[in-house]
Amino acid sequence: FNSEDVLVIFVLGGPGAGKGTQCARLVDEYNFCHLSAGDLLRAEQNREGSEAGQLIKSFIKEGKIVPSYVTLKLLENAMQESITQNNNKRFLIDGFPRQMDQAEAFDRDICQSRFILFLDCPESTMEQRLLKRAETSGRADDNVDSIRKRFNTFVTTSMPVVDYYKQQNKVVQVDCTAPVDDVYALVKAAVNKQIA
Ligand code: UP5
Ligand code: MG
Repeated sequence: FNSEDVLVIFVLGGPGAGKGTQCARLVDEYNFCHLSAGDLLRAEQNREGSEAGQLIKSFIKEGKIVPSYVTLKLLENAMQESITQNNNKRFLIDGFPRQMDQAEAFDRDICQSRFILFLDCPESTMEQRLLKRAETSGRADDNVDSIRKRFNTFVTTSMPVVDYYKQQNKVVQVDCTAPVDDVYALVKAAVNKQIA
């Protein structure tokens, strides 16, 4: 994809920070195609005939990062579909890249992102949110054991990606401890400033 033609915003943050929630709000107001890497992986896991299904299942439960080629291919296909079917080239990519090799491969083979929206949230708040969501989400990784592993992976494997983009001055950090509407006001201001 051509970085001048395609707009990519990476939305990063810990498990339960509110990536999906804030992206949904942005989609309501702006014409973005929202692609959650986690949602794409969960859909692929349930797709009949998927070769990666079993692999994805075990990685998600363990809070580990699925081998990058799987996720990259899913994202690339979804981006292509949005462009050909809806002529929408403006993407919010949620929960990706979360490992250094994914960031390098995307920047090299797909396109350069415009900026990174980093949703910053204390672990205790994220934990409360996830445990509450666990009552209804049905997600295989919304349990105390998997949540702990997801937090661990976030700190050791995903924060280095945020730091890498910080060095490139591409990160806009938003504190997302406050209620959804208040966080959204900050998110919206950040997006307006960056894509003006
Ligand atoms: N909530 C949200 N904002 C709130 C606020 N301001 N105040 C109060 N409550 C708020 O929100 C979580 C919950 O909090 C919801 O109930 C919401 O109402 C409430 P949500 O918006 O869903 O947060 P989000 O950051 O999207 O949390 P999610 O659980 O989706 O984050 P993860 O990063 O853990 O999950 P993801 O789906 O991205 O990845 C899952 C797994 O897939 C990974 O662990 C990994 O195994 C795998 N994966 C890969 O292997 N590779 C990838 O590239 C991506 C994922
Ligand atoms: Mg999410």
